[in-house]
Amino acid sequence: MKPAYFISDLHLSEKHPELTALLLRFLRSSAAGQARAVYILGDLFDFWVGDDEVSELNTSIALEIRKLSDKGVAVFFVRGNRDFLIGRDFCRQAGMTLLPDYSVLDLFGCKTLICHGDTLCTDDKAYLRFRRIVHCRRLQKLFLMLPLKWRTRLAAKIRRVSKMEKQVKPADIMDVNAAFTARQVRAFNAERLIHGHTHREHIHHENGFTRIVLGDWHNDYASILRVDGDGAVFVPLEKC
Ligand code: LP5
Ligand code: MN
Repeated sequence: MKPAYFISDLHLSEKHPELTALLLRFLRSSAAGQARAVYILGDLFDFWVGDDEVSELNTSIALEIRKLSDKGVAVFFVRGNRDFLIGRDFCRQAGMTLLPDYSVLDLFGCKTLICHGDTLCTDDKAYLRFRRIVHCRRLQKLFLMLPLKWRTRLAAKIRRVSKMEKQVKPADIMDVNAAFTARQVRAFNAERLIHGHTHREHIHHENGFTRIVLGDWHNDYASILRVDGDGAVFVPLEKC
């Protein structure tokens, strides 16, 4: 049976062409081309201010993902905290299926819960407050009506505040809350969880389930998880 691949937290931007190059290598690899599915679990982009922002980066990424889906590989996308405004237009352009915040997949007989991971960090109260506000559909509609320049400026401002706040937040509140996470896994009746966001790449065996944390992509490192009938393993890009 063909494997499925999971990636997240690439944070693509014009400032880091090396990350775009890594993604293109993966999307064009024989591993991706022969996969049953590729799941992108959020934060594909550094930030996203609306599907109407046409840039060389956004267009080329959509085109490359579409090339993969045109080969018959199902590509799925879960929104992250940076790119929660990615909408149906961009997904259509990229040939990706947009998934809700939480989904349960049957992967080779293992019920697997997938999500971006930000909603599992329930000790980060300031973030959850912020999330509730920016996930308000009405506010999003108003935001999307603003000129692109203003939206980009506001997003850059939020990124600056976020970076500053992260420097003073204790590291443990920026990780998943173990009890809440275990409850979510049980609520979805899953045996395994795959998420990103915290950038702490690892395969944990804890509380009666497997929790796989995808890493962020940086310099020449791409965090790629392969799941097949033998289980889940991180694979180097060179082996893809
Ligand atoms: O992303 P990362 O890893 O740096 O930090 C996250 C949390 N931060 C965020 C913010 C994103 O980085 C930026 C999102 C840009 C979106 C652009 C579109 C805006 C659309 C608005 C639509 C209505 O998610 C960070 C977490 C961290 O993960 C770890 O989990 O801690 O959370 C924060 O830092 C949130 C702060 O605690 C609260 C932020 C308040 C922002 C106030 C902005 C004020 C702007 C005023 C402008 C006039
Ligand atoms: Mn994130």
